[in-house]
This record gives sequence, structure tokens and C-alpha cells, in this order.
Amino acid sequence: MRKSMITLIAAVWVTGLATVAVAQMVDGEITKVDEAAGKMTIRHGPLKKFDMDAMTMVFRASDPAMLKQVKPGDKVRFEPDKVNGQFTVMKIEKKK
Ligand SMILES: [Cu+2]
Repeated sequence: MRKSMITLIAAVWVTGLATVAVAQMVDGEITKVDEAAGKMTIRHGPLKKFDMDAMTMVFRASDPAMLKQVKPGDKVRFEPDKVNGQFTVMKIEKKK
């Protein structure tokens, strides 16, 4: 019993580390914000996760509040993901 608890804790710990490694923030620059559509256009660096080179493309905002935090010209770091087949910004922060 005790051994299985330790194994479980170790597994959760390793999974936590893996999640941190995958949830990488990517550098980008906002080129357009479309609040009505809930989308923003970002010029981004290479995205290994999607086997994508650097380009400018449209992302959906996972939270509409994000669209008020950024404006064209802002340098950002963001976490892209694919949600229901759409490229989506999960997290975004302005670079200082
Ligand atoms: Cu892209």
C-alpha cells in the first residue's frame, strides 16, 4: 500500500514536469486584434509543437479579455494550442 502511494506520487510529479516542458511560451508580435471575431493576428517564431516555421497567422483568443490586453505592435510571449481544430492562444503576456 505504502509503495503504491509512493509510485503514484512519483507519477504525478513526473507528469507535472512534463506539462511544464510542453506548455512552452513562444515569442510573437501582435499585428492585428479583432475583438468582434475574438481573434488576433500574431507574427510568431517557429512552433515546434505544430511543426510550423515562423509566420504571421490568426489565432482565436481562449479568453476575450486577452484582446483588450494587447494591441498591434506589442511584443508578446504566448502559449498556442489547437482547440477544436482552431489555433488558439491559451495564455499571453506582454514582453517588457
Ligand atoms: Cu503559424
